[in-house]
Amino acid sequence: MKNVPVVSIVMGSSSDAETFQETAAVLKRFAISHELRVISAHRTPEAAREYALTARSRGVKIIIAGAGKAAHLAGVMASLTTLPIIGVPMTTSDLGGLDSLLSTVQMPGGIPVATVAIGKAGAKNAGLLAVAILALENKDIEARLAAYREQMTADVIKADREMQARAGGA
Ligand code: RP5
Repeated sequence: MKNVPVVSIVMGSSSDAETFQETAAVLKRFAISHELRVISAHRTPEAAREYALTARSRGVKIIIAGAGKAAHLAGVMASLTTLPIIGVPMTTSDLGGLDSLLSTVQMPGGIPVATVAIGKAGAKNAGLLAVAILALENKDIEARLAAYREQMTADVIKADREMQARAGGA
């Protein structure tokens, strides 16, 4: 049987793919089934519409959508489905991603897009936010998310100890 994607990652261009590897890596780590698609709100508007309208019936629970420049993809997804939409603003060469950020985050009241940070940090956090939403109804995912946080804390404490040891030896 084909693995039904619980989380869908939709990007406006294949040029966004490297950034979304961060999202895919998080979902892979937490063993969350997902798919990656290139669908543009501007270049393939009909495909964007079809994708958003059929996502819920295919079993998708969360859509992570990201684009750059006049980044309407997440907002278009949100306008066509009541599934939770996480928006990832891409870094851009002209305006550094501020264009994408404002286009994604400034949704009018009534159609929410949960917008994360610009670029790779945002893409990573989009994956973690999806995991946190799924953890609400899944104890196993909740436990793995808690363990992930504990590991991060332990890593920082270790780095601090190593930093102090190096400074002490100088
Ligand atoms: C957006 O325009 C894409 O999401 C991408 O971030 C940006 C540039 O796209 P390309 O011209 O590289 O395809 O639609």
